[in-house]
Amino acid sequence: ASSNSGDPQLGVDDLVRQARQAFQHAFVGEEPQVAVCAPGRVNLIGEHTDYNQGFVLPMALPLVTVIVGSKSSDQNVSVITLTESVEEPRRVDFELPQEEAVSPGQPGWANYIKGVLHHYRAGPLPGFRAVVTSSVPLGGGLSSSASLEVATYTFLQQLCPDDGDKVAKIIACQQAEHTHAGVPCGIMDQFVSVLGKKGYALLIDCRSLESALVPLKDPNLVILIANSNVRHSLTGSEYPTRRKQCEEAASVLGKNSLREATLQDLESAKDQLEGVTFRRARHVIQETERTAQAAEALKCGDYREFGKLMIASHNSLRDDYEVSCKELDELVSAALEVEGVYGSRMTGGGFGGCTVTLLEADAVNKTIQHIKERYSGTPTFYITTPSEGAQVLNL
Ligand code: GAF
Repeated sequence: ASSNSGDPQLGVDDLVRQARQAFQHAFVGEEPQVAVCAPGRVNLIGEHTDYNQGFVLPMALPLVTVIVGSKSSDQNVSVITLTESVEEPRRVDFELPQEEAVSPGQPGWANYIKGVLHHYRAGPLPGFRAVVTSSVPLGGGLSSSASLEVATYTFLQQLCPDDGDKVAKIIACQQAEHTHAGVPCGIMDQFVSVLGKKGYALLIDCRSLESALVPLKDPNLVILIANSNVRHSLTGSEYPTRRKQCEEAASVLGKNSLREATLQDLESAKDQLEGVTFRRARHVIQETERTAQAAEALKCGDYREFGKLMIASHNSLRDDYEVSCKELDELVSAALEVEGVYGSRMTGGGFGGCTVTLLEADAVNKTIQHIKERYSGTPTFYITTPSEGAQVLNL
């Protein structure tokens, strides 16, 4: 089978065709019965606010993870990935435990699938054979892992239906990431991968877990993603540290989460907080506020205001939250030099990955050109539109 590590040119149909061929090749004489997909995401604003119960404003991408497969008559699971780096085996075979937990192991990519099997909300699950493929770049900050978790859950729903509760599905996928990938992530990525809608961004209140669709289909407006194609090793260790610092700040302020805190609360507790913790909390409190304002601006078509909020978000992530890096700063600065660009910022966890830029449709080509000239590395661009959340596909 051919390999494909996040080729953005591949549409859902191409991915299904590719996966189906690989399935027929690997499991001779069998046909896949089920096909599903789940998207990656880009976050427009509201960064590092989800685990503080704040607001986020992501949208689902046309980049998706596809799974095709079928139930087997025994408890054996066989999964082949076409997306992973070749250093790890592309095929995993294991028996579904009857009573005990599905534990993580090798290869690493299969842990997202095992995690979802472990947290799946109905059963007993049958064994199955499946092929996974994806157009979401791996580790690029566009939620390749959430898209794999949500695609897996959606696939299992076809084999062994649960009650269809979407928020419970989102939480199960988030749990999979916590226990089987070891990342204490918030809920944004899984949420938008399930509930994203074509033509809309999604304003998520990470405290109530309610969400509202915000239209984003103006033909004169473009959302441009620039992948820095770097990923600093800090990502793994710094994320849990940020989370802890936020919890510590909330506890000093006597709040359940930073969502409950105002800037005045923070100012009055300044003496009790270390400088770093103070700045982390300041980012979160202001970013939650900015995200609510940005959603309003978008509803009114006030892209200039939205852009200003994006720039403020980036500066705060760089200076107060310290999750940006030289490459992301370069990409943002370069974008902001072009006329017709409303705003630009790093998106996702940080320390590499992507930036997101909001701009006039007419300015796209010159912006890409300018960023290429200015950026010291080799960027990859995606001109994207808000897309649909997880779906069952026709085979
Ligand atoms: C990562 C996490 F998975 C999200 O939950 C979120 O915290 C994001 O970083 C930062 O906003 O993508």
